[in-house]
Amino acid sequence: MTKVVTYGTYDLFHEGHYNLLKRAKALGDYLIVGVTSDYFNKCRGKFNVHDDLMTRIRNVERTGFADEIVVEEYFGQKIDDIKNLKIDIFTVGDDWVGHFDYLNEYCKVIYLPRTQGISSTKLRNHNSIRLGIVGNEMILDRVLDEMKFVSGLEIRGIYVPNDGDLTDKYKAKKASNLQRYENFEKMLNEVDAVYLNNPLQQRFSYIKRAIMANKHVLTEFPFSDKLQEADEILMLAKQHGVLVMEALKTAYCPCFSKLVSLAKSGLIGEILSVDARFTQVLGNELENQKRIAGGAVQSLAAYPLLAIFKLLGTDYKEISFFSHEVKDTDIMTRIQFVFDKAIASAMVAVDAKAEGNMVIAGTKGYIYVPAPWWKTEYFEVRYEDINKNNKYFYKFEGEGLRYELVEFVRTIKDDSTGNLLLTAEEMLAESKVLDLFMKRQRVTFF
Ligand code: C2G
Repeated sequence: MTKVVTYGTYDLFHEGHYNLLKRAKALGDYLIVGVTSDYFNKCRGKFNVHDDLMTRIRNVERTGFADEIVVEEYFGQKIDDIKNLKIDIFTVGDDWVGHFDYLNEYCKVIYLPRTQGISSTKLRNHNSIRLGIVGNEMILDRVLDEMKFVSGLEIRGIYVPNDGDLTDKYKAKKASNLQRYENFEKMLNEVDAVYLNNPLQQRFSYIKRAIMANKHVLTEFPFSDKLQEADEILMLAKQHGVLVMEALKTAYCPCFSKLVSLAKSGLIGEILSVDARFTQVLGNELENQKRIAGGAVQSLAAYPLLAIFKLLGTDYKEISFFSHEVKDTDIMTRIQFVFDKAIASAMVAVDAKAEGNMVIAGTKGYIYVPAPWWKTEYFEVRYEDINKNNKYFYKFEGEGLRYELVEFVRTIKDDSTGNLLLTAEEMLAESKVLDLFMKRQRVTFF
């Protein structure tokens, strides 16, 4: 019996996949198909996969060509599979010609003709989401760079409110070739969604107008420091059936999601305490940061609050702020929470420095996430008996903004108005904390 193996993502299953499987089956008597896991796709830099693993497996199954299906989960698995499954032939489309010649050491390698004119990427780009950009702040350069890794988004142009306020030093440099709209409503008429990076205090009106025009919204964080406005935005979004998503990259990064799942799995017992810090010494850049968002809490608290709410929920019993201010701006603030069975502390600073790690303490052990924990890609689970310690690494690609962009596209294409990686409840809870602080309630100054 000649055993054949082939591997693929098989996203948005199409004729090219079908033809490949048919040809692969014809090479032998028994065909094994390896379908890539969702996590492995992220490891290989394929962030845009639309169908989940089970959908992709079912689509391969339906062809009737596969005698067996395995999940491809890691680099190097092909060699393990070929040896363990006693494979005679490895095959794949000739878009990979040469790439798998090293497998000749283990079995025969055959590259089959690829079906021309169709690909999952083309299908993903079909019905692209037309995106309008509001604001020309520096972060836009990084967002534009990261958009290159995301299919399904078509930038239609940019509208810059109060462009005159922005000194050239703080303007994005890579947006000059984008179509410039002089009128926000005109842009709204030509897009399906907007991405806002303009200053925090200018965002509410644009987010509201976009929602009223039935457009989806991806907004830089914090999406609001006023509870009432936040509540209105989320209520209107629900009424209009549109997605409002906060561009808080950590929420969408694979390693952070894995960290939260492991922490809540009981691995370290009951979580009793979460301590997360994010500090910067902005120096001369502080004035610009105050223009964009404000002090430490408005600028950075969204990150530690995300971790605290993901790990302990949003139903805290007590909250208090301890803040150091200079010229009415909080330079460093610690936010203390008391939950029913846990405590939490968030420390943020825009002109002071502390270690940027996160520690999640439990009744059996603890999780240590080294700085910069918010660009999560490595953490350790530690116990009293250090021989039981475990280490986890999940690559954080580039600036990490591609994850939020992929989730934005995926959520819209799934006709969903919410994303479990950062829920409306968590966004509202974040705005409530900022609102309390901005009203200087429960604040002790030092
Ligand atoms: N294919 C094809 N014709 C197309 C598109 C794809 O023959 N128009 C083939 C590919 O060459 C591959 C298989 O169909 O053999 C699955 O395609 P993808 O899902 O795009 O596979 P890919 O993500 O490229 O993964 O390690 C090998 C890789 O896992 C293949």
